[in-house]
Parts: sequence; C-alpha cells; structure tokens
Amino acid sequence: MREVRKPFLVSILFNLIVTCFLVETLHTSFVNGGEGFSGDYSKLSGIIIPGYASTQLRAWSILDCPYSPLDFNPLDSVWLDTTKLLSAVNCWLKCMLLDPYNQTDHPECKSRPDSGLSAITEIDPGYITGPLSSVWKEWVKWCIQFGVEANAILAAPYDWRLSASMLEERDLYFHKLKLTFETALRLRGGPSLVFAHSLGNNVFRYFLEWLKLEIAPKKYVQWLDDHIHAYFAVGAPLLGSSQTVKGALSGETFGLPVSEGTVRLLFNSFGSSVWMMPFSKYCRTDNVYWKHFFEGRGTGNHKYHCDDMEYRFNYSGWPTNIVNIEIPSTRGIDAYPSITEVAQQNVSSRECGLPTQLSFSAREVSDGTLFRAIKEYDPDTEKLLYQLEKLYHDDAVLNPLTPWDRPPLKNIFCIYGIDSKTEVGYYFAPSGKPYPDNWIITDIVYENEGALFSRSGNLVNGNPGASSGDETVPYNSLSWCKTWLGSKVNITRAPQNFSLSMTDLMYKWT
Ligand SMILES: *[C@@H]1O[C@H](CO)[C@@H](O)[C@H](O)[C@H]1NC(C)=O
Ligand SMILES: *[C@@H]1O[C@H](CO)[C@@H](O)[C@H](O)[C@H]1NC(C)=O
Ligand SMILES: *[C@@H]1O[C@H](CO)[C@@H](O)[C@H](O)[C@H]1NC(C)=O
Ligand SMILES: *[C@@H]1O[C@H](CO)[C@@H](O)[C@H](O)[C@H]1NC(C)=O
Ligand SMILES: CC(=O)N[C@H]1CO[C@H](CO)[C@@H](O)[C@@H]1O
Repeated sequence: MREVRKPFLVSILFNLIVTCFLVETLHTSFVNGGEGFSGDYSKLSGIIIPGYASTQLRAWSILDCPYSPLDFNPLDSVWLDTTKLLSAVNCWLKCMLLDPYNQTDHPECKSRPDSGLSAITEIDPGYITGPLSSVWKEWVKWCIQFGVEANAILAAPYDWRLSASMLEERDLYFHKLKLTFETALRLRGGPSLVFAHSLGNNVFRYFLEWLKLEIAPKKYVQWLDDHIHAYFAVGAPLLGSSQTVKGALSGETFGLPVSEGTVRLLFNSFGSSVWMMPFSKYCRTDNVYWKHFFEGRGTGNHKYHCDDMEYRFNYSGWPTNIVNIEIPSTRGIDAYPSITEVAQQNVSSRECGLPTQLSFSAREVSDGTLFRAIKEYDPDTEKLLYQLEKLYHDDAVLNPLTPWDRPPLKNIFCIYGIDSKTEVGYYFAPSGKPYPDNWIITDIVYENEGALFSRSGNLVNGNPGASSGDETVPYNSLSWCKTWLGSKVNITRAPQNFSLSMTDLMYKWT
C-alpha cells in the first residue's frame, strides 16, 4: 500500500504549503475490499469537480460588438478570453452577466459551460482561484500512477455562475452527475474517487444532499458505498470565506485586467457568489431530509437556530467580525439617516461601542442582517438579499450556509494550505461615488502566525486561530473538516519546499 501512495505525496508536496490528510477507515476498506470493490485499482474512476471560475464558458449566440473587430460567435470562448475582455469589455459583459433575480442570460448573448476534461484544462485556473487550483493536475498524475486508467478520469464541469438550485433546474447538473457515477461503475466495475476543489466542494455537498431526495432512504448509504470510494476535499471553504463579502461590496479582480467596479457588477449578478458567504458554525436549519418525508418536498423557509455559543462568544467562531462599516462624521450621518436608524434599532449593543461604526459577524453576514442594514444606502444589496433568501435560505434541498457534518463516505482526504497571510475582516466606508464604486476599503484585518493585524501592521484584538489560511480562505473554514475526525486518522503536515518520503512526513498531531 505505502509504495503506491508515495508518488502522490511526493508530487503533491510541490503544490501545497502544508498538506493535511485526514484518512478515515482507509485501512479497513483496503484490506476487506468491500462489496463490489476488490482492490483492483484499474476498476476505479476519478471524477473532478472544479472550483469557482474554473470551468470554461463558451458563447452560444452571435453578438456583434460595435467599435471592435472582435465579435462573439457560437462556441467562442467567453471565460476566459482576455483579449476580448480587454478590447470589447461591454460586449464581453453581455455574454457573462446573468439577471440577478432570475439567473437568465442577457437577451443578446448567452454562454454555457464546456464539457469534458478540456473544460477545465484549457483555462488556467491559477489566474483566478488561488494557490491550490492546479493541484488536480497532480491528482490526475497520482491516479494514473495508482492504477486508475487514464480514460477513466472524468471532469464534472458546471456553470459556476449559477446557484445550486439553478444548476439543476437549467442544466440538470446533479442528475447528470449521478449518471456520471453510475456510468463509471457500469463501465469499470468499481467506485470513483472524487476530487473537488474550492466551490466544487460546496457543489459536491449539495449533490450528496440532493441524492437523499432521489434515492430511497434505505439505499442511500449503499449507493454511496457502491459509487464513491474516496473523497478528496481540496481547499474547501467549509464555513465560507471573508473575501466573498469584499467581492460583493467592492469587487475582487483576482488579477484580471478589469476594474473592481466591473467585477463587482459581474459577481453580484451571479447566484453562485452568495454560496461562499461566511457563516457561523453555531447556527443550523431544520433537517430537510426529515421534512421531506413528513411534509413533502419543496416547503422552503427552514427555521434557522443558533445555539448558545453563538451569543456567548463574539464573532460567530471566526477570528474577528467580517465587516465593519464606518459612517462618516455627523454631517455624514445626516446624509445617510437610514444607516444610523438601523444602527440604533437592529445592531446589538455589544457592537455599538462607537456610534459611527457598525460591525457584522459571520452570522450577521449570512442571515442578511448586513445587507438589510445597508440596503437603503446601497440599493444593489437588495439583489444580494434576494439571492441570499431565495436561492440559499429557502432552497428546498439544503441551506448551504450551514455547517456540514461528515458525509457518510468511506474515505475522506481533506487537503488544504495553511500559514499564509489571509484576509479575515474588512472596514468599508462610503466613497461618495455612484454604484458600483460606492464603497472603499479603509482597512483589512489579516490573520497570520496566530495573530491578527491591520493593513498598516498594527495588532488587532480578536480570536486568531493557531494557524492561518491558504491566502483566500481562512483557517477556521478550511479546517472545519477536522470536526469529522474519527478514531483512525492520519494528519500529515508537509512543507511545500520539501520532498521527503511518506514515513519522514508522518507524525501524529492532535
Ligand atoms: C428574467 O428577468 C428579466 C428581467 O427582469 C425578464 O426580462 C425575463 O423575462 C425574466 N425571465 C424569466 C424566465 O422569468
Ligand atoms: C465581545 O466584544 C465586546 C466588545 O468588543 C467585548 O467588550 C467583550 O468582552 C467581548 N466578549 C467576549 C466573550 O469576548
Ligand atoms: C497512519 O500512519 C501510520 C504510519 O505511517 C500507518 O501505520 C497507519 O496504518 C496509518 N493509518 C491509517 C488509518 O491510514
Ligand atoms: C523551506 O522554506 C522554509 C521557510 O520558507 C525555509 O526556512 C527553509 O530553509 C526551506 N528549506 C529548503 C530545503 O529550501
Ligand atoms: C430598519 C430595519 O431593518 N428595522 C428592523 C429591525 O428589526 C426588527 C425586528 O427585530 C424589524 O421589524 C425591523 O424592520
């Protein structure tokens, strides 16, 4: 066993700052084989679920772009063609934007995700999704070294602009994903290894929940055992990411050659953006699974409860408040009366030490308090509030803005980078400019090396974690899967610049 796994570790080392493997019951299932899987790795398939912005989108329309020699024709690449983005940005936007309310295409242009492995290999995901995005290439190599046939590696690309419910409604994505697993089993005679990156983990979680409503309850775990041998969760934003709020209020370009205002416009038109909003680990909704059997499907509006911990401690279990909004001097308060009014009524007194600053915890971001508080001042947040309520809180399958308990899969590998300087909180102030440039970031709170500090380097009070995140997702969110630890677990820390043998790397870590 160990010989086969070695190349994986060694090759992945070059890509990960620190690798944590949480391996549960791996040993038992390899030794016993289990029904339908006899340990013949050529029977396995590999299924890759890519992350946010990591699937190629192509135009399915003819769009003349005035003042530009470049038009869009069917099958032209839209995401990501930086030449067209630079030379015909308004035209390109028509092919990218969705209606923020009903998630339909622009009347003049529509784009659809590409299919097959090329949908994820032909864009450089590193451009947009951070340090772990090319890890799947190493994973493919490892699968092949492990004995998985090269043509048994499949991608499950999707339109990453859509919310989960729209993925199913418009593209039957989850239906097709189920067929992908079933086809792989029929073809190869064995289960699959699932590799999900960033938002792909949220997609996979939704799939597992959706499946509960598709399959008879007694057969659910059997289906999982038959079709999924292991799940590799790579860089999963399990409790969301603070950066999502930055994207929603001021725009996050990730190095793209466009203005922040333009990316904000795009981001807030996509139903998927809210999927990664930070939320509290202490708040949950009713069990939809049981609701389904007792009350029928599609009831929506699940009750949201928080346990005592949410109210006993600050910051919803995060290092600090996610958002602080600074209201300018007295003159400014007169100019924005709705904010001060909300501040007095609806922001709890513990956070109102200073009358000129409103602070919002992860819970207050994900339950809509933040957007309601700034709604009258920034009308765009009405769209966000609509998406949050309609597409997430009222989703008939799952409210994705709730903590994920360990899924009943045999083997789970949770892999993430740590100890990089990661943004955990923001200070915003009104800029005086019109939408989409109406907020400026006045300060950022970073987590690094067990401390919190501001942009200028001053230490900030709060609850820093023992480590920090991977640059895009904070540590508390990435490491949530540690709550899934069972008794048989190996956690491996692997420094990025070392290439050591597996035995050298192993050490127990509680
Ligand atoms: C979606 O909204 C747009 C703009 O409000 C509207 O023109 C379009 O008809 C709507 N489409 C559907 C399917 O509701
Ligand atoms: C919560 O924050 C308030 C204001 O910052 C502070 O006074 C209080 O001590 C904090 N409570 C806890 C339990 O950390
Ligand atoms: C954990 O690592 C040790 C040492 O390499 C190995 O003997 C053991 O089998 C591993 N446990 C699991 C569950 O993989
Ligand atoms: C690996 O990186 C660490 C920190 O960046 C550094 O201290 C160490 O010397 C490096 N080791 C090698 C072998 O390059
Ligand atoms: C302005 C505003 O949003 N006010 C809300 C404050 O909270 C109460 C309930 O707690 C709502 O009824 C108000 O609409």
